[in-house]
Amino acid sequence: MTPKTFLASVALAALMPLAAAAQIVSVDEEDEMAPIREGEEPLIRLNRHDPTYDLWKKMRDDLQEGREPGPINVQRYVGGFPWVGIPTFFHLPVALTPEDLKAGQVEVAIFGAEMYNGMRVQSYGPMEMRAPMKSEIYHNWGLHMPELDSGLAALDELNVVDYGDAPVHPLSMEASIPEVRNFVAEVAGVELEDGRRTIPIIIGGGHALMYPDAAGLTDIYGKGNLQIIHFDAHADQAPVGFGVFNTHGNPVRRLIEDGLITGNDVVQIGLRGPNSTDLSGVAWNREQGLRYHMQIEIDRNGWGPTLETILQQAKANGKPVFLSFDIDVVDPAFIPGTSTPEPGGMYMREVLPAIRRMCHELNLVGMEIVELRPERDPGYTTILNSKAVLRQCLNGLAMKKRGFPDDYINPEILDDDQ
Ligand SMILES: [Mn+2]
Repeated sequence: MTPKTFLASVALAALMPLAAAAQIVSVDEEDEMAPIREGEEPLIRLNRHDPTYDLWKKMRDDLQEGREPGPINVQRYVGGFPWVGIPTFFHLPVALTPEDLKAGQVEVAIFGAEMYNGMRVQSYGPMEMRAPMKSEIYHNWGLHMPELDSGLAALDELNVVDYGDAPVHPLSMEASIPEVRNFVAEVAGVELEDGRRTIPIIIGGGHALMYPDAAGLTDIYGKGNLQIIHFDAHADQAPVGFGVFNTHGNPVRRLIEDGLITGNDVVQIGLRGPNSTDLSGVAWNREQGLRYHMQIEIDRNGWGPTLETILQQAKANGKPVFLSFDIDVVDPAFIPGTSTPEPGGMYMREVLPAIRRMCHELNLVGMEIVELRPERDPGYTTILNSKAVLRQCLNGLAMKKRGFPDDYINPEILDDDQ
């Protein structure tokens, strides 16, 4: 480090507390932040004169310089093993701009968005999902092994990229929300030659993400024209608390109260535990017309029939589907690395076929996998199982592309008394 850059970094570090203090003390109207959309309330005051004000979201101006638009393969060799090469999601090629997505006819763009506030720390969830260690079976690259259930290698069937990370403010979740919403809309706004659009898959990050993720999709598909399948141990529709509107505990309520999503278009799966909701929350669900399958009801009726009901109702509904997968729906035996683990949850054996079928049989337009907190999990099963969820969705999308019939299982692997 040269003395000059050293001084610059010291100056930057020294500015950070000032920037934070400016948010609290400033009453200058010039510092008011614009609303996300016209007619909506501004979320927070920020000091626009701070020299670090927009570093976190300012795009490099040479992103496209010296190259044709399209995905960039950052690996040197045709194929390799997990411990070789540059880590991206599944060692996938990288894309940086919507022009790259369009030029590569990219069907799925996976990106990180690690929003956090006081109760959700920076967890390295997206970075750990890129890292091959301890979940290396998913990271052979160049030669992808087909899944047994479909007979397909999804990464050979689909154009999938690592789209980097959404812009996230290091100090203010409120400042991140409009940026993430715009980022999701930008990806979902890419129209492909066959008339479909790129599917964003967002890796979090706390569940506060659900608000900008779903809102960004409604910016493309229309307000009230999205259905949400929400896997979670918690209902995430708490009334606002401590004066904060945007938390990991209330995105469902915000989306409905803001008129972006209709209550009838939400189904919640796997709710349980004392932290989920109380009876007044259940009453709110009923008033809003939400459907919900608490874990206790799933246990009584069986997961098979419950899944069939969910799939049938989603098909009857017909609106594009956003799949919100909070990893704490899974039992902490399999996924301990999450912020609010609740014992008595779903098994991976139940989750994986459900995700595959939803991504195969429904009109999926977006997905999020949230509440990753792998540093709480020295055994790495959290990342292994979260990757398995992501893989099964890609598997389902590949089956959809091939036009496989609903509930398909590769006949070559079935005994069927033959
Ligand atoms: Mn949640």
